[in-house]
Amino acid sequence: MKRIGMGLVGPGFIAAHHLDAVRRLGHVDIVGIAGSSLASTTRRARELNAGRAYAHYRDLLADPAVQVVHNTTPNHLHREVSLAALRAGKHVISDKPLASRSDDARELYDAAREAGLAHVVTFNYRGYPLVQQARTMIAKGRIGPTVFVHGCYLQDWLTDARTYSWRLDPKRGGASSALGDIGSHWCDLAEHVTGARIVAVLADLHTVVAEREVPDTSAKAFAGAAKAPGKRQAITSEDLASVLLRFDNGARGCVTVGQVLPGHKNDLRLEINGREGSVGWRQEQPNALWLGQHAKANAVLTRDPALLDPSARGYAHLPGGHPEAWADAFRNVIADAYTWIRRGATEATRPAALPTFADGYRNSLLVDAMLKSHAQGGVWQSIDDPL
Ligand code: SOE
Repeated sequence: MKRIGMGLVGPGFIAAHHLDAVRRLGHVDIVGIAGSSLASTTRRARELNAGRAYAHYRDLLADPAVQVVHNTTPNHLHREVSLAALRAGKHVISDKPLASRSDDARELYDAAREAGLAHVVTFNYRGYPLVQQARTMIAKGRIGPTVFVHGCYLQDWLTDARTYSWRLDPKRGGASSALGDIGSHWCDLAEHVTGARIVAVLADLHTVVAEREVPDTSAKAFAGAAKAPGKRQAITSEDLASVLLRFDNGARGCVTVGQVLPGHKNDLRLEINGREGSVGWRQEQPNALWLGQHAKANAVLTRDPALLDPSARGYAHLPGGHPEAWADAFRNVIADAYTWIRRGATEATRPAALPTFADGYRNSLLVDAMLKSHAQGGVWQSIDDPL
């Protein structure tokens, strides 16, 4: 198999997992990485065994050995780096959210389509085998028409007022914090699994920790509270939000998102109730799919390739009883991205589970609508789907 060269821009928390995922594919070369300064990038390239350290991301883009760019920069740099990569003729795998503003997300989507290059957004929770199983079951009518889609995405890594992240700074994280960072994942998953689209939202946002100590450097996600006291700063972006949802198939829904909720580490839960049955999945126990029934006993489907629908089986790599988790699901999405690249990155050759810039753009419209709903005091907002 012909090898593909990749480069990564933005070597923070998630970068190691991108590199791990491409290493596991076995047919991708890690050419190098670019970060904020040559000194820190050189250190990080050594730590991650990630090839060359480039002084600037533009040098990485100019390297003909790099065919695919993984954009893992903070949100405010997503647009600039992804656009430059597309213009340099590189396929792009971007972290979510695709961009801080929906206009920028649209620009990126248009640029990628025009360039005929692969454009992927890491809505990585799609990569779990039991998520794909739930999606197939719903598409095959196993739970009947969907009536209710609900769940949450709860974390606690921002609980301590001495923890600060660029995600809380509207200039770097975007207008929303928790909704853009993790609510975006939940909405993508809900739409992907149900095959239905969210067409209206009513949101209530809240900032629980309204003042934080801001250290000199922003902490990586999950890094914990700062050791030294920092400057006190008012926080305006939401760390807690609840949203009512309406779907285009008539289903109703609700989701709560929060990042200051003690005990919840990365607790994404999604339950879908149909007229003839229910399915429920929880990210922290990803090897079990709850199957709810009205007139017979509920059941739990364990992740075992032999028990899965063929459409989901390829996402499970180990026999039942050998748990697979976050890194495996992440790798599945990256594997689909490279499959798409090898197949010429056309609409017809895209793996069905792969999240693209179209999904990233749609998602940014949803987050915008939630912010607007809250700003208007809790008024329903429709999402017009321009794609
Ligand atoms: C921090 O909230 C974070 O790392 C998100 O940015 C990721 O997208 C999510 O998958 C895990 O939590």
